[in-house]
Amino acid sequence: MRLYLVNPYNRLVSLANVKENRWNHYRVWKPLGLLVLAGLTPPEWEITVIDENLRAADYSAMPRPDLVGITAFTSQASRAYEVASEFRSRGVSVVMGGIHATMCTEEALRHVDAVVTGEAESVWATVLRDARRGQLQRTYAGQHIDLAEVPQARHDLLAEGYAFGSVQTTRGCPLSCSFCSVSAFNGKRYRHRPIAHVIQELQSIREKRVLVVDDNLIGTSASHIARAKDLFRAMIQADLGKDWIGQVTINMADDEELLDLAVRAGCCGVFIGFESPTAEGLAEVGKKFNLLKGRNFKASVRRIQRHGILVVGSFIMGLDSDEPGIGRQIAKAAESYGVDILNALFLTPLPGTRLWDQMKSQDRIAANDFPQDWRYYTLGFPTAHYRRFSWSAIVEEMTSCDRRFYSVWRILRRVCDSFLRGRQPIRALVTNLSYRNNVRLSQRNYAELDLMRGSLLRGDSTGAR
Ligand code: B12
Ligand code: SF4
Repeated sequence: MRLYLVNPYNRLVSLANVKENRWNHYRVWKPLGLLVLAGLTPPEWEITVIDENLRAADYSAMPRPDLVGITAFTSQASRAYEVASEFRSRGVSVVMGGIHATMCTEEALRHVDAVVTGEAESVWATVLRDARRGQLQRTYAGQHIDLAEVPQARHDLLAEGYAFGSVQTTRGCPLSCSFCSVSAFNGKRYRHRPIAHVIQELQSIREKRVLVVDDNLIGTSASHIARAKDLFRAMIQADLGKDWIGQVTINMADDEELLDLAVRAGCCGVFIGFESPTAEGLAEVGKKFNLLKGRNFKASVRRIQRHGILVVGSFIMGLDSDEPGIGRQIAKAAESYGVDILNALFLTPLPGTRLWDQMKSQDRIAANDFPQDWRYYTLGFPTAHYRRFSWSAIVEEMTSCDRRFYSVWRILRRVCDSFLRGRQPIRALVTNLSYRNNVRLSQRNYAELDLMRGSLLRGDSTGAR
């Protein structure tokens, strides 16, 4: 039995960019969900994992599979349906899973034979059994499982072509930011894999660099942090020799022992969502953690950096509380916090989030010709009607933000600062240049969107309909 597992591309953010921007080699990351699915698949299935983000696939030239499984973030959904249609026209059954199919199940069912919602571990064996018998059901509802049941991901199936390997150590997030789908998908309970399983999987990853995909690697409570420390201790003891990056909340800065263990375990960079430079913005997105009284972001960032860890700061633009000038304000905040890299994103209503429900009820979803328009849901395009910004105004804000933070002069200043503080100047330079190049690609994408905006954004308007 032959099984293809496909990660569809989104031309706007993947394949084209990789070719045109060599720095982006460092930003094409493995579809871990498919590797986990492969780990759940019994040996009688011959599995091929196809990552369209890495290279285009000519499906007509490939042997006919017995079953195709497709994953998709929302931004990949329209391409996912094209791939599904290609295989279904050849009589091959297609199953779709992942975040988009979970949040938009009815839509996905119009394009595929079966949808797996939620986490696949509890249902994938049944799907394969039904597929073998030619008796696929329309939907399978995956449960929030105990993470001891997560198999070792099949890293051997995508062994070449990536700068980073990836691993997951926890699922779920106790917080519930309005724009984020994680707690809706993986639940609010913070679950963690047995540490021995994580270490074993890390040992099977051949790449030196690893992305720890957890949404919040250290968690929020004292017990979460104790578990993160145990994980780091086990990584040190296993002497893995990996350099890894992960997503954390700013509270990582509050614990010197945690920082010390993280670095000794190989941590070289962390991604932190600051989300908004204003208290109103933080309250609006519900990022309670960043609202903690007395938090000095600059001192917190410095404390993390003092351990040699690069800090990527993420901000969202287009909140209802944002005023004209927000682009500059975000760039200045990121500079004053002292982050090494700024990742500024447009407020994007993703299905399954509170933000989506709110904007939908206010008729503010602007890019709404689905499924085609899902490709704009990369957070790199304006997709909503923003309260105080027209489409061109919000693009202008983003441009001014990026131009300021990624000016040659400011990049040099950051790299020199890294050098003087004995941190990672080369890494800081490479990542800054990568982001600077992407800013240029974004400009081209905006121009394309501009051509289409008559239909896409129904004019250049603001606010609720
Ligand atoms: C790592 C990651 C990335 C990596 C991508 C690596 C990759 N190629 O997969 C990078 C950094 C590139 C990335 C980029 C983006 N990401 Co991202 N990312 C994640 C993150 C943190 C982890 C994903 C992961 O590996 N999970 C671990 C695996 C094991 O879980 P899983 O993929 O969910 O798979 C399980 C099930 O879903 C299911 N399943 C999955 N696929 C399939 C397929 C079949 C057939 C079946 C049966 C089951 C099944 O089975 C698996 C085992 O249970 C998630 C958050 C999260 N918790 O998932 C966000 C997340 C997926 N990303 C998100 C977003 C918004 C993006 C971006 C659009 C924006 C951005 N700037 O970050 C871009 C878009 C990229 C694109 N190509 O279009 C959102 C997606 C929401 C949505 N509705 O689409 C998430 C949920 C985060 C959030 N805050 O809401 N991301
Ligand atoms: S943005 Fe981060 S902290 Fe907020 S709910 Fe999502 S995963 Fe949790």
